[in-house]
This record gives sequence, structure tokens and C-alpha cells, in this order.
Amino acid sequence: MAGLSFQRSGQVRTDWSLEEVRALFELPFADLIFEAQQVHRREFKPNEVQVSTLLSIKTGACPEDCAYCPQSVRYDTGLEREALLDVETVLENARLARANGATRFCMGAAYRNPKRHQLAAVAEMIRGVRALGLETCATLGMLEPEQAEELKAAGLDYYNHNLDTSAGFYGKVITTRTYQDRLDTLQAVRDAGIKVCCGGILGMGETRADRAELLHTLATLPQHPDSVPINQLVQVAGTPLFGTAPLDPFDFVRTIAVARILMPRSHVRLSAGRSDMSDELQALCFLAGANSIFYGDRLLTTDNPAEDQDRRLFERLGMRPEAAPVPHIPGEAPMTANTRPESRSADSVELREQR
Ligand code: SAM
Ligand code: DTB
Ligand code: SF4
Repeated sequence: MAGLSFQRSGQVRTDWSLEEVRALFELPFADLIFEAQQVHRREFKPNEVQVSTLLSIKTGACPEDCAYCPQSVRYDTGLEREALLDVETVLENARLARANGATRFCMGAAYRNPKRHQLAAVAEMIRGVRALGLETCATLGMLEPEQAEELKAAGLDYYNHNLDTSAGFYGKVITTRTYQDRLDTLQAVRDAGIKVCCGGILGMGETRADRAELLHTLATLPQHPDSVPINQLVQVAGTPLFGTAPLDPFDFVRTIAVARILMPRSHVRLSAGRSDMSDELQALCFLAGANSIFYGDRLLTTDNPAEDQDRRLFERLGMRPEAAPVPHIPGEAPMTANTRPESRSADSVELREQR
């Protein structure tokens, strides 16, 4: 790529200019993928993919108006609402996810923001999931700083809170909370010492300039999110975004590649939308630097590829799941792979069949 130099020899930069990000999007496809592969191979084992499993712990009846979301109370999507699950049901699902080869368990709730008693119940779930040797992630909406601290004290590893799109396009998608509200929650999470999982959704009718702006905002946060989920809109009948013209798949792959280059040490998750993608398109996403997926046939309320389909895809591409880091429970001596309760050793990680 004559004349272009986007990387400063392996440095992690938070000073990207919007022009640099836009220029990456304008590269010829093969040049962009080549650059992204180089970054990926420098920072990660190229054929390893982090595997998370999602569970909706509280479903539907959300007061927010996110135009993509089947869980908003404002849209008739035929979704059955469910109260907060009890701890034992959550732990049963976590055990199953672990038996199937997931290393991170992500609990999602259709809240605008959690109330005190709801947060206490989720903290109990986090303690239980962590004791199973899984990494924990939660996505519960907006958090106050004290709430983030409470989750950290319970042992939460990651908090997912997405910016969803550019600041400019945001108002076309959500009106019930501001972009700044989201940035404030991200700051509370970071300040509490919880790892940040933050990304967006593509295919909502945004432009390439919006996608560049979203990635620019993510890559110029005080620290890059540890995990960057790139979702493709799952179109659900009844939501305002149902019927939006689909995104050119190459633009989806480009966005993954640019995220990989801008945030070289972050896991970039090929997140929602895989059920609508061919194996070949997913392979291109991995080639562009995606190295995390949701595994299991359900996301929160919509379908994800069946486990056997993903196992076949991993086999065909020679990919394998990344081992989980050994968790450290606050207040306890750091555990080793040998002392971790009910742990699996790093070299025994594999995607397994549903039990
Ligand atoms: N209610 C909390 C919140 O919005 O912060 C947590 C759960 S919410 C379902 C988590 C994320 O899921 C949203 O921020 C959005 O990025 C993603 N999401 C929701 N519906 C989606 C859809 N139809 N397609 C793709 N991603 C979606
Ligand atoms: C994220 O970025 N994607 C996940 C997770 N974070 C919580 C959610 C995807 C939801 C897709 C629509 C559904 O299943 O309800
Ligand atoms: Fe509610 Fe989250 Fe869905 Fe928005 S994305 S409607 S906040 S569940």
C-alpha cells in the first residue's frame, strides 16, 4: 500500500483521526484485508476464536425505543415477555454452555437500567457463574458508578454496552437515551475496573461515513474496549427497522477489518446476524480479523447458527476455540489452572455437542 502507513509498529493508538479511519474504508478490499491480517497475526493466534454463550435472563417489555430491538414494549413483535430468571436456572444454562465449550457466559436483560434488587439478583448469578470457572459478562442497560462497582465486587469480568452507531445517526434509531448516556455508562464500567465490551450494529440504513464515525469513537475512547461486538441487524417483523435494505456484505467485512486495524489487541466479535450469513462470508470476516463469536443456537431472542453447524465450520476452516484465562475471584488467592474449581485445562478446549 504505497504511501499509506496506518500502524506505528505495533503501538496501540487512541489518537486516530477520522480522516485516517475514512481512508482505511476507502482502501481496495484486498489491501484492507491484507493489512488487517497482518495486524491480527501480530497480536493473536490467527486460528483461535473466543467463544461466548448468551442467555436472556429477563426478556421483553423494555421501555426503551431502540428501533432494531424485538424486546421494546413499543413494538408488536409477538415476543413473550419473561421475568428475571432465578439463579439456579441461569446456572443450569451456564453449566450447559461450559459443557459445550464456551468460555464466557453473557447474561442479557431487557432493562433501561437495573433497579437495586435486580442488580443484587444479577450479582448472585455472576458469583455462581464465576464459580463454574467461566468468564462472566452482563448487559443490563445504563449503570451508575456505584452499580458498576457492585458488579465488579461480584466478580463481573465484562460489561456489554454498545454505542450501536455513529453519534450522528443515533437519533434516527433511539430517542429514549442519549449517546452521552452511553458514554457515561462506559466510563462508569471502565472506572470500576470491569472490562468493556462495546460495539455496534450494521445494516440499519447508516452510511459508510457513519460506520467510520462509530469505529473512530470506539478507537479513541480512553482505552479500547476489550471486546468489540460487530452485529449485523437481525431484522424482526414489527420493529421499525424491519425491511431496511440489507448492507453489502463486503461493507460488513470492511468494517470488521477496519476495527481490527484500529483496535489491534481487542477481540472483535462477529456477533448477531450470523444466521443470515453464508459460511463463506463468515470465513471472510475471520480473515478480516474477527476472533470471537456467540456459540449456541440462540442469541437473546433470535436464532444463531446451530452448534453442529459451527463445529463443522471450525473444522472446515481449521479454527479452534481460544482457552479462557484463569479467573481471579476478588478477595481470594489467584487460582491456577490446577486449583480452579471444575476447570478445564487450556489444551482440552473444543466445541462440543449439546448434552
Ligand atoms: N437492554 C440493554 C441495552 O440495550 O443496553 C442490554 C440488552 S440489548 C438487547 C444489547 C444489545 O443487543 C443492543 O445494544 C444492540 O446492540 C443488540 N441488539 C439488539 N437487538 C438487535 C438486533 N435486532 N440485531 C442486532 N443487534 C441487536
Ligand atoms: C451484542 O452486541 N450483541 C448481543 C449482545 N451484545 C448482548 C445481542 C444480540 C441480540 C440480537 C437480537 C436478539 O436475539 O434479541
Ligand atoms: Fe431495551 Fe436494550 Fe432492546 Fe433497547 S436494545 S429496547 S434498551 S432491550
